[in-house]
Amino acid sequence: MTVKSNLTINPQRLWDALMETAKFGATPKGGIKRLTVSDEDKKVRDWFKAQCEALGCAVSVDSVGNMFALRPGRNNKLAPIAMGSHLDTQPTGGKFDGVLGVLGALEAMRTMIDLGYETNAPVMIVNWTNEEGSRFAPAMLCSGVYAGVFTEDFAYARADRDGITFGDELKRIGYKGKEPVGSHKFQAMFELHIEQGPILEAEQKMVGVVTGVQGMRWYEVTVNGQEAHTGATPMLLRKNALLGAARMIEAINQIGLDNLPGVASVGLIENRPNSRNVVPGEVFFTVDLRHPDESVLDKMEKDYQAAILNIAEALKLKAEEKRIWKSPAVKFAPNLIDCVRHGAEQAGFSTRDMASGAGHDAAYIARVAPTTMIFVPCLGGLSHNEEESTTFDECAAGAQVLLNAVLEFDRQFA
Ligand code: HGY
Ligand code: MN
Ligand code: MN
Repeated sequence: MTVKSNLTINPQRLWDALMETAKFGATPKGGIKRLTVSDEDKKVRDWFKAQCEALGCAVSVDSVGNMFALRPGRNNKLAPIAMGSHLDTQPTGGKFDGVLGVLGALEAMRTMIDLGYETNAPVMIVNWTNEEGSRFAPAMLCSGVYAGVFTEDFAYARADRDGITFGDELKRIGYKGKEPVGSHKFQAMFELHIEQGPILEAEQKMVGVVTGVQGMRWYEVTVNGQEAHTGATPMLLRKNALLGAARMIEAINQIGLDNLPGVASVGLIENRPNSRNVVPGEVFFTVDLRHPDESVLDKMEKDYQAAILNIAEALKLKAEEKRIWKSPAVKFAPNLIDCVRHGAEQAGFSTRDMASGAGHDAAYIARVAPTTMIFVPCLGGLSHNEEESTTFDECAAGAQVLLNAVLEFDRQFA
């Protein structure tokens, strides 16, 4: 039975909040660089805390920086219903990845308060620390600590490519909270997010009813050869680490093409000594393999490892590789998926069921609480790009469906 929800979010207020927070880490090309636990991240966290406290929410921070803004309900013996996502971005991120989910939740909260709507269960907004995993790998680090996938110490020890640790930076920006991580229990989490892919736009659907997240694995590869003079070293006597890396990257790309709809990518590479007249002696690069089916991912992993060794052998190089992250494919909670579907119907939006290609905090939270996601389109499916673009109406649609879904889920406690 679907009850018409007459609570309507304020689209302009949501849009203004998105544009205001886009200033924290704004880049000249119109994107955002707000790396986790950076000064820019501190600014947006301070802003978010102030906004939630102004609404009368109690804001707390746990030991890995996850932020929780709680609004009581009629029956506070019930565990809260959470709406969460992340405020950190990629180095060349856009204005909507992650932040739409946190600010969409803030708008839903504002709407309930404006209209004096009291929920049965308490409601909570969550900002998960370091979803991106760009500066400190792996991704979804602190929703992972919350879900028991990683320990606090593992998280604190993660170092960026300059050797700075996550724990030191978290302390430096003042967000290493007192609350033990995992102490904030909730009974469900809804995450609003842009799709970051082209399907909704191509099919002209407004809302993605997300059924789960594909499996993801990250690796680190170091290729060693021998530094030598580019002028005096004959081609056949070289041990060129960069040539080896180039062939490995081509082979990894082919593994993606051979296992569609899987994907295989190399995103970070360091070439040493990176001098124009030295044959490179060492190359470090990262590998990202993803597929909805774990058994295919196992095969992609074996194929990639074989390619690395065969290419190294052929070029008289040494290659070491290690898996640093494995996030298995996840299915979301059917009853929450239904709340999203009904929430979209209430608001009159077209929908389509889909799995997520990108990773999200919801993938880990689904291990400890019923969880699901809501997608809205982004222009050309582009994300992790400063040109990421989602329209005023699409942002509003996402926040409206988030509110409707939460209220539908809450009605069971009336
Ligand atoms: O890697 C991901 O899929 C996410 O954007 N962190
Ligand atoms: Mn994201
Ligand atoms: Mn992202």
